[in-house]
Amino acid sequence: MYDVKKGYEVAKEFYARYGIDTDKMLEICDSTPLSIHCWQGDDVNGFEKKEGGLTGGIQTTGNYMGKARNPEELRADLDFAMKYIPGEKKINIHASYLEADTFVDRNEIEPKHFENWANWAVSRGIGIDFNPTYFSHPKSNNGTLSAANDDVRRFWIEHGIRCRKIGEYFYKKTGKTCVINHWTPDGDKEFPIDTIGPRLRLKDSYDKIFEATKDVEGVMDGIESKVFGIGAESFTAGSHEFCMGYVLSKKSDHIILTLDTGHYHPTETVSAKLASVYTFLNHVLLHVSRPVRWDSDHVVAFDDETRAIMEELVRLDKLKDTYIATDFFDASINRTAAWIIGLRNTRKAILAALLQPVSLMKDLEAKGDVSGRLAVSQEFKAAPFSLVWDYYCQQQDAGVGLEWLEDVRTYEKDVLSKR
Ligand code: RNT
Ligand code: ZN
Repeated sequence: MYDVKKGYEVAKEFYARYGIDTDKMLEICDSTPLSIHCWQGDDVNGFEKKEGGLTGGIQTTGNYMGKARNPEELRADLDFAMKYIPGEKKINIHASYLEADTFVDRNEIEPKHFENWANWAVSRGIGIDFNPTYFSHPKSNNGTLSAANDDVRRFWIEHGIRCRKIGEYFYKKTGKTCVINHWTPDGDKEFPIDTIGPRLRLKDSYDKIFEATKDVEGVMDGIESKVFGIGAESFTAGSHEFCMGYVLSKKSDHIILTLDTGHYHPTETVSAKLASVYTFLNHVLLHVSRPVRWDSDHVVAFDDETRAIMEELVRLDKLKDTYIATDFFDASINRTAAWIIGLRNTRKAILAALLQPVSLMKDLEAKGDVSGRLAVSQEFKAAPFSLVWDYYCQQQDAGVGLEWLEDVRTYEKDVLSKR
């Protein structure tokens, strides 16, 4: 290992010349919570005692050894991965990750089914985020909250209501806000004739869920849109316009918009949407993913778009108002490595964004010095950011550089390969 401390001193001097206080930026980076999605660990299967695989138009591909088969294994894998993910963390679970001796249907779930998760989180000092599971269920095949069938729709409304109560339970147990994300896969493979009926029903269902739980505390509710899913290519009830419209119309302090980086047309970017959304809303829930040609949910990369999103949040001064969650599922590589790589990249993009000379660039822009603005932004692409990142990881004992990789290999040999 090289002299990480010495490297940091050099970088600190470099950034100070541009008025950037690296110590302060490290503090901001470290205290920004990242919500780690549990479902990378078991290919979005969950622990319900029922048959049937993943549905809802989302897919994992690959068959790498060692996926978690029960809650204990999943939590052990998360504990392992978290060692190498520096900074404030939360764990994001789905309703389908409940624990019960017998099958408990989605309209019957209760806080007690999530007690182990809550206790585990408390003992680690982390918060829990939550998601109703409106997919992978026989009653989700012809719509959920937008279903034309009243019984089916009532079933899913009840699920949503119970999930908000479970969210409040997590808040009370952990003392940390529970961010709930509502995503429905409802859509159509072919062209529907009635395109407004499902939307009106979806709106009504959300209204009913929020009305029935209006006294619930400590919960934020993201409404997530999507452009299409596998098997629902021609129509999505919860489109971007629908979700944005719904959230804006509610004027609520807890109903917020979720932006998933894989849920738009290939040339649309979430980074370009943030300022418009923040013109009207106070909070955003981000699902950081990596779409490759479609919503493929590849492991988050340290790529231009992930960096652009974090840069935009820093420039808008909205980092603290944005709930940042990861959402990807790759079954073709070691799943703990997937978490570590994706979460480190997300954190890395935040740090890189914080180490930009924002006020200098804003001043140049205000003066109309567009050449200067471009010159500075380009110069910073090659700034010694990695020296600060390495130092941060060392400080947090989260493994400098690739130090974590050998440990992943050992964990694979000793634990994962024996499953
Ligand atoms: C699906 C959405 C949704 C899910 C998770 C499992 O396209 O992105 O957020 O990935 O809820
Ligand atoms: Zn998502």
